[in-house]
Amino acid sequence: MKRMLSGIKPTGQLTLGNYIGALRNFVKYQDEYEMYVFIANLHCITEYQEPLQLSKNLTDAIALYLACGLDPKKSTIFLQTDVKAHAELGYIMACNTYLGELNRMTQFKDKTAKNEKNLTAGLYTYPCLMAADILLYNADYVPVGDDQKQHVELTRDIAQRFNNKYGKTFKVPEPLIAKVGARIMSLSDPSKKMSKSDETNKGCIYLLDDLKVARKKIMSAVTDSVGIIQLDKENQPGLYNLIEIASSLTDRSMNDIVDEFAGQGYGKLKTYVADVVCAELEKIQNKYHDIINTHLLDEIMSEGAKKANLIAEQTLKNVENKIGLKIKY
Ligand code: ATP
Ligand code: LTN
Repeated sequence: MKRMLSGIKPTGQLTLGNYIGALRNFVKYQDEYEMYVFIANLHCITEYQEPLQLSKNLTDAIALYLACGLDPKKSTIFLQTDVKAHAELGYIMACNTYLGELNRMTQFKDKTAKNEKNLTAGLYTYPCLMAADILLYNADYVPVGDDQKQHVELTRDIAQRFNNKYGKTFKVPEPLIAKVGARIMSLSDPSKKMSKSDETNKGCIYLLDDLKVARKKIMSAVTDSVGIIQLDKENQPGLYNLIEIASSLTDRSMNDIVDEFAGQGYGKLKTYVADVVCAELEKIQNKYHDIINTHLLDEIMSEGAKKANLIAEQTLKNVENKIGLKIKY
């Protein structure tokens, strides 16, 4: 069975973008692949997080993983800091990554371009830790949204270089990006990715949003003045995004949805999208409330950490040997 690994960094509440671009796919893949899914808590602290809030977000994220359908009997679910090998291999990866490579990472470039103050060294070397996350588990595939493709490609470069230098050590993983829903856009500004860090809060639907609030965000989503329901991503990006959201959640093709609503007003289509989204959120939220106050989370996480450690420690030992870090008695 091929192995898959992915992580989510819950710096805020998980969003509909995370669900469509990542989580929902993990659930689909867990029947066909050996699935490892972790909460990337070390990645969260590349920027300051209020400690109590961070801890709550981590708990919420685990409960949401389960509520979205990840099954601990099929998938290994764990917290990054429960597997100490991530931090050590992350450092080793940083020693095998060139500054030029990190300087090219668009996520980092975007942040520096915005002139944000107090950017940390952790944010800069974040792709090295991400490479370690993946390579520790000899993953074949890494299912991610479009924005993470560049990081997985860097992981491949680092792995290949390491293998050439020290002999075959790592499996070189491939990114797996869904055809529909890999980049859900903000509802208030369809030129930007729907993001947890949305300042206005209007463009982003959170998985735990009150259903009325979620509906309102969709009904007031920015569209265009063309007034025709069709697929024109360039000139009608807001409309395209709404159709893509509905298509991802229903498994109907985007064309099929266009055919149903062609010739009608945007309001009808928005109502349909809101119905689809709210039905999905309601299912997730009901399960989330059943799970959040149980001891289930502790058990699942400690079981997951045990399984993950078994593989990760073996890889790390192999790497330490290859590099010559071990003393031979
Ligand atoms: P931020 O929202 O602050 O930019 P993020 O949501 O990209 O952060 P993660 O939570 O770690 O960061 O992302 C988890 C997964 O969700 C990644 O695979 C990412 O590509 C995917 N993802 C995030 N936002 C979207 C989106 N708008 N559309 C599709 N996939 C997304
Ligand atoms: N960088 C990713 C989260 C992440 C990840 C990973 C995804 C951290 N480590 C390993 C896949 C595999 C993000 O910001 N979305």
